[in-house]
Parts: sequence; C-alpha cells; structure tokens
Amino acid sequence: MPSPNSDSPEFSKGRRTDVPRSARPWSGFDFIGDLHGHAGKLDDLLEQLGYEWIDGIPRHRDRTAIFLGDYVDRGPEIRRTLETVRGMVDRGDAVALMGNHEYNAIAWFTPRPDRPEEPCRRHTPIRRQLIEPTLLSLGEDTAEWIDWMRGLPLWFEANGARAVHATWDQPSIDFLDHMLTETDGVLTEPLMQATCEPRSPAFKAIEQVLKGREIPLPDGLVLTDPEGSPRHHIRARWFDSPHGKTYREHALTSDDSFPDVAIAPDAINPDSPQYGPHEPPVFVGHYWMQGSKPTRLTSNVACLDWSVARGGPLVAYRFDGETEVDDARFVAV
Ligand SMILES: [Mn+2]
Repeated sequence: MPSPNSDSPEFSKGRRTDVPRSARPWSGFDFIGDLHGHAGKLDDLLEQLGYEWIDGIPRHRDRTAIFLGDYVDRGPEIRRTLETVRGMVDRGDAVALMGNHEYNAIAWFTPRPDRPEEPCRRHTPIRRQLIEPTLLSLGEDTAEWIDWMRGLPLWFEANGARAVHATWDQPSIDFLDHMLTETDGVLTEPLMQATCEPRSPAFKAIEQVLKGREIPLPDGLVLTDPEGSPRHHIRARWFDSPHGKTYREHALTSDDSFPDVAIAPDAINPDSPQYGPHEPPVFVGHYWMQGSKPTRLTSNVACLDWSVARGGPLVAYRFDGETEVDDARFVAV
C-alpha cells in the first residue's frame, strides 16, 4: 500500500503526456463525482476539503483532485464549471476524466465517415434539449472546448487507486489504451468515428468505460430511466457476477419496479469480467445514486455520483492509500 508523502504520483495509466507530475510529495487524492454545471456546489465542496483560491482557481497545498467526468449539460454554470476544472488541470493540481456527456458532445460535432453531412450523434429533439445549455453557455468558444474534451483521459490509476466514469472493464481499457497510443490519448476525429461505428470493438469498449455495462430486459419488459425515457436494459453491478441473480438484485440502482426474476442466461455476456475483491479501490460516477449519506457499493467500489443534477449532494472521497473504501471518507455538500 502506498504511503502518503512517499513518491509523487506515477499516473501509470494516464495516456496523456500532460497529466500532472507534481513536484510535491503525494498526499492523497480527492475523487470528485459528476458536476453537470454545478460550479457553486463545487466551490462549497472544495472549500470543505481545504482548497484555497489562488488567482480564482482552487488548489490544495498537497492533495490532487481527480474529477470523474460529466462536467457539462443540465446545470446552471457549465462554463464556470469547465473553467474551474481546466484551470486546476492546467496547474497540475487535478486530473479530469472524460464522462459520457463530454464524449456525446464531441460526437455531436463529429461527421459520420460514410455520410459527412450527418453527425455521428444524431441530432434528435431529446438530445438537442440535453446539450442546448452547454452550447449556449460555451457560445463561440464551443469548438475550442470540444477540442479540450478530446484530450481528457478515459481512466486513471495511481498510488493504489483507480477511477473511470462508469465501468472498470480491463479488456475495454486495454483495447482503448492500444487504440489511443498513436494519438497520445487524444480522441481525434478518425478515432471518434471508429468509436461511433455501432457494434465495433471500439464502440463496445467506449460503451463499457463511459456508459456502463447493461443487461437487456426480457422481451416486453420496459423500465423508465431517471429522465423519463423508456429503458430496455438494466445497468449492471459490473463488479459482481450476474449468475444466479435476478434483474432487481443485479441492477446497480434498483427499486420495486425492477423484475425480480432470474436473469436469462443468454442475456449475460460470458466475456465480461467482474471486478475482483482484491483489486485496487475504484471510483466511478455516472449512476445517479439516491440518498444524502453516500456509502460504498462494495469494499473496493464506490460511486460518487449522488445526483447533484437532481438536487442531490455533490460527493467527494478522500483517498489516502487505503486498500478498502471507507464510508467515513465520503464528503457530501
Ligand atoms: Mn455519466
């Protein structure tokens, strides 16, 4: 187990050359959940974590912030949220991972390779409604911000901790790591187009890492997602085995409307790995957890998205090298 004040973070899985290599000794990570434009809550959280504002940008005297993605869409201060995060990254005081909302924003502006007049992400009315606040907030700088988003790392691993927006799926991460080698980790337009090709290996890997593992519901069964849209799958507890579980038991967030019947064996992808109990603690966002008192999902998996975009708390986790997630280390504002 890495001890505080030992070596500087190695950021071994950071594929970017500009991940911070701080001269400071390592004194822990503050993992921070999905922001969705809530810059005010971010200020409150960082203040509680002991950050100080230097030239308008927060900095901790010896800790590094790791943002789990989803900075844009939904919230009231999208530009200021991005400016705060980027300012911290540029100073070497933070790492900002990509969320599915940043990925979707890039895809919104990526032409299809086969029909360049159409975007990779179709401009449906529901999607337009979702991205509109981001486009309004960024205005004429939108293209520059989209370029910044292309370089956001997709996962993070250092000093005995891991982070990813939705699922730590090692084969998918290895695939993307290989794919991104030639561009130094940047999702350039050709690489974006590769990930937009339905059912391609690149598409599947991005789906796992940024959107989570899904298991289709039995025919005819439909659930309603938090946005009110129909959902034909459950978001799986990817760290657990699905075998012998019901849909309700194996859904990452679940309620009584979820079918309490056994998952059909042919709905389970035999190639999907689980997350072993002795792997390093991993921090994810993405899942709209409910409640005001955050708790871990398992001894080594924690979700830090507690639905700030729907009035829930913004949540951080203070990591100091422990091998199990400790519920006393969550901070919620
Ligand atoms: Mn998300």
